[in-house]
Amino acid sequence: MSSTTPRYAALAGFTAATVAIGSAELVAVSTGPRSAPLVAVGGLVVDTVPEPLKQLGITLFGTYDKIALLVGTALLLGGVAAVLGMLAVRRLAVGLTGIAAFALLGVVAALTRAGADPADALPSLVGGGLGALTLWAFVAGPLELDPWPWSPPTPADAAATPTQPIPADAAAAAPQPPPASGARAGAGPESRRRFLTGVGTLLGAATVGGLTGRWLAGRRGVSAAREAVVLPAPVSAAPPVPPGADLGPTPVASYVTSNNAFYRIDTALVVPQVDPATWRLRVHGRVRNPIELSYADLLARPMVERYVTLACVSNEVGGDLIGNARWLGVPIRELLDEAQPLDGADQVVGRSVDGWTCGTPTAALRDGRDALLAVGMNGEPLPVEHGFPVRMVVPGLYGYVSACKWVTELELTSFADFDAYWVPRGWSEQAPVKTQSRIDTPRPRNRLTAGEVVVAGVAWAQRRGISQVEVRVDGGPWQRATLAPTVSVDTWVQWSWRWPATVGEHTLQVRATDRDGETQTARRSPVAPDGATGWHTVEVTVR
Ligand SMILES: Nc1nc2c(c(=O)[nH]1)N[C@H]1C(S)=C(S)[C@@H](COP(=O)(O)O)O[C@H]1N2
Ligand SMILES: [Mo]
Repeated sequence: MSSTTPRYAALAGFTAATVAIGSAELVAVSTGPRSAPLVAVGGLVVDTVPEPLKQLGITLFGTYDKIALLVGTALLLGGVAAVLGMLAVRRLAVGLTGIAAFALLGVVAALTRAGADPADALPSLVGGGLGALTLWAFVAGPLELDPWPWSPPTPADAAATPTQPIPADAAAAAPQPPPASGARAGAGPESRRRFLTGVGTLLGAATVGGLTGRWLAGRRGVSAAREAVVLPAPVSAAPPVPPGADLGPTPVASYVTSNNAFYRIDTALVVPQVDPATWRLRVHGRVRNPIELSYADLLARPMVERYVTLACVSNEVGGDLIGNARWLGVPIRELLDEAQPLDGADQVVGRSVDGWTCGTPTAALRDGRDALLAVGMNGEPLPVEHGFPVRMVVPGLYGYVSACKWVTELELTSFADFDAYWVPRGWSEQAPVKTQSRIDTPRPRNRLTAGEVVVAGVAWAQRRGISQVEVRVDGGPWQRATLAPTVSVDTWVQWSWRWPATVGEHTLQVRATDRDGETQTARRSPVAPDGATGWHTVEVTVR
């Protein structure tokens, strides 16, 4: 058996898979990126993997977890396809069945996504068909390696190949039979050339096709529609940021987080592209008076603008899944007042176009806080990845229970009747933001010089506000930090403290107290199920 043969078989399988994925991406230009098999299956994985595994992925890859998932899926698929190619050379039916199984997985994944329609099956069906055709062409069709030396002997081969050893003298005497066309000695050079040309051409075409598909799908996005949006002026402007809210040259997270620097967390493998021209918001469920709004209707309403600090429940102590922006939007309270929730409707479910849901206490949306149906972020239409055209922003609640991006429904229901996306996955139904503080400077393991060192960072307790921040060194007495001015209780505040640093290894710790007089607990608890607790601790060396 030629040693290159298994490699050729693997190459045939890999090429078939590449043709399948590439052609599926092209078809998905018309059916939408979420119907492409890699993305659809990836989405199914995101929604169904056990929570610890997902946390591991986030720990390993951070905000690159989605790219890691797609690349990982592609690598795994490539490997499996290579094995399928080797099996197909022995039995074509096994290879074809494998491809059919993958296509079926793609179809099921695409059809079970929220808002799927039957056409979403097309990319996987077309990809599966062309992938199967490719495999057949290499194994038994026009591009066949002639012959596959390890394929089972055909009856003709059996007749040509003696099964009994030929007596030595007879063999020596008899002239060797010329190799028949089905000889098992190895593929002829011409057949190899044809095979490899086929591989090269198909791999190239599928890659170019797939990338073109992605690129075309990207151009079908809504960035042009977003750029055309003209936001109305607010009837109630955000209070100006007081001078000194930013501590100046101190390396602390800036008071207002730019849209580019704002953290992004969501379950969407491809960012939903929602056309504002067709967007609708339904306020429905347990209400006396259901309402439906277009984007133009929403923009025509009186808008307010507020600074609100948004935090993710998955933010570790000292982490950076938090940001502060100036949001422009319509108070959700006003829409609820018009819809008139019925008694017992204690939960408002925000539903995204991609089916993701969050459950917000109705009371939190009506108690007078600036809960917004936001259209603007820092003076611009919402960035697409931050929820364009419309999202929810609710001060004082973690994002997963309040900050629905690409929102298209507010459904009044009860907590008893409906669990939003993260609740069955082990996260709390109720999730008010916990009082927290973070040291931004010095950085962990910084090497400092003895003398005065500025210790500074941010602290937050949305809705309650921060009354005091304290720092201690090596477990010594707590020292009061200076608080910078802030806009409101709904945003973070910067703090600083001048440390007379002495030579040696030191441990810095911070804790905040909210305006209700509650001091941040020392008890360390993990992010699940309702937000991390504990004091941010930074170790430094002073020389
Ligand atoms: N549609 C949708 N909205 C969502 C999410 C999501 O997965 N899908 N994640 C939520 C979570 S967990 C957080 S912390 C915030 C983050 O908002 P950002 O990405 O704009 O910072 O969005 C919330 N809104
Ligand atoms: Mo989050």
